[in-house]
Amino acid sequence: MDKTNSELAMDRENLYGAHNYHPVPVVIERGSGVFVWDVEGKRYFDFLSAYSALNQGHNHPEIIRAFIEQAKKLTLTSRAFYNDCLGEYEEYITRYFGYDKVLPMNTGAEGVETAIKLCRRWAYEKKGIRDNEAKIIVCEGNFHGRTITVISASSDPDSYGRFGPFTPGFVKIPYDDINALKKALEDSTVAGFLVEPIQGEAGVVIPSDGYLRSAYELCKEKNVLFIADEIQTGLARTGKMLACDHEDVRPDILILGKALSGGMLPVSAILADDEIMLGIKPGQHGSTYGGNPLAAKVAIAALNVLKEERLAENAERLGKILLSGLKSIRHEMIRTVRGKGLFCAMVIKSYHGKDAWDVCLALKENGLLAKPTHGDIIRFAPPLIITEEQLMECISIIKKTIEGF
Ligand code: IF1
Repeated sequence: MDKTNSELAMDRENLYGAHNYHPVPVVIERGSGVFVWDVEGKRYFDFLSAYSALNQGHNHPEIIRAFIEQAKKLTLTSRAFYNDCLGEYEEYITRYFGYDKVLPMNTGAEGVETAIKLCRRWAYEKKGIRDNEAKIIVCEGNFHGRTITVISASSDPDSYGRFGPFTPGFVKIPYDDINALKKALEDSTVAGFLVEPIQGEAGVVIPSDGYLRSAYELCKEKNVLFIADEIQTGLARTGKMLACDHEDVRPDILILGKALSGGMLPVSAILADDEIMLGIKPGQHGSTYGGNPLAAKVAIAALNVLKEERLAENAERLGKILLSGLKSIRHEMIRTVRGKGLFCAMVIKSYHGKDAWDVCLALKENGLLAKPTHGDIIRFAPPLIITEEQLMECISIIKKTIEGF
């Protein structure tokens, strides 16, 4: 029998592309808002949102407009020269989040690398730690990206196994364990604490109420920088602009990525005040594409949409509906459900040999795309522009699908 266009596309990727992913078998051709269409023309709700890069939805008209307008004018200068967009963006984003300065990069992992460099530089020049001795505390179960230094901070053998030797200078402690943090902070060579306010890849692991606040205060007591990786939790996903806002924590270094471009191109940003940011001098850090005019205009538009469309409020309100909808599904397969804002997860118990992967395949058949993580957790994270009516339809798709097992 002839192969479908989807099958042909998957075969081709499999033949010519590295095998560093195991995608859900759907070949997407087009997207708009909360929807994507596959090459056969079937429509799906996107409940992954490219891991929260698409908080504003696919092809948001305002972001597309900014993109196209700027693309026609000027896309890249490198930082060897000034461009007429970067300053506007820098002013916009620093005021938006209330920091003295921003350092623009591209991917999330680069953002994390940059934060680590800023923290180490601050340790040597401001805190007075001896050169090459600064340590950064990280949490078990973290996901901060794929570069060698970032995986050196990982506790997941899939991420770091057989990629050594690793970058030294990380201390790993359990997540959501304030006593472990207190103990680790006794070491006077500790310069920073790098944390995801909610662990995304670990399966939407939400720490206890007050954890971030207490962690921040302990860091302050010890003159240690609190570094928040809000690449996935930030930009309205959890019901506030930043997940740290839930506990009134203002990170010393804030890392943003993903939805900062609303899915258009890789744009990350590191925000900090002068005392930290001015540690890096000309020639000591950068990136060819970082701060390019296209990214600058797109990021302004992407941030503007979050505010204009009150997407944090929407995530807060609809997140409650999604969570209670998921909780109302009764089935032996569901071990537990958790979430904050529109960042939810369902933990699946295998049932007659069927697991989270099979649930995702069945969801796909029923018109909703989600991806399992760690074999047993399904994340539900639709674009934040979803309407209540659409969300109700999605909850019923999820309910029907799980009840079909
Ligand atoms: C992949 C996971 C999510 C992140 C946080 C930094 C980065 C990420 C908190 C790095 C990236 C992505 C990467 C993506 C899958 C995805 C992911 F399952 F792998 F962990 F979202 F949950 N900090 N997360 O979540 O950003 O360099 O990729 O721009 O395929 O690896 P990046």
